[in-house]
Amino acid sequence: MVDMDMDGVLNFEEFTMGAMMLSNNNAEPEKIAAIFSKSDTNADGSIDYPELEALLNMLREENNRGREGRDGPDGPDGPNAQELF
Ligand SMILES: [Ca+2]
Ligand SMILES: [Ca+2]
Repeated sequence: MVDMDMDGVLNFEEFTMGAMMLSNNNAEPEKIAAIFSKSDTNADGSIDYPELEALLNMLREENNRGREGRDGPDGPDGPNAQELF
């Protein structure tokens, strides 16, 4: 979906696009850059599927904090890594 050139990973431009989409254009560029470098755990300059999934899980956990009875990997909340690829 966000993987424009279909190479199976998200480069910074693609990641930025996805982050803007997910945040309804509210994401700050500096914040996106920070998240990108943090998520790129093998530092190859792109976000691959496991890295994106780890990031989304992290975001989901943050969203679920303070809420009861709605956790679990198949919860209705949050974006799915598969939707982005
Ligand atoms: Ca790509
Ligand atoms: Ca990477």
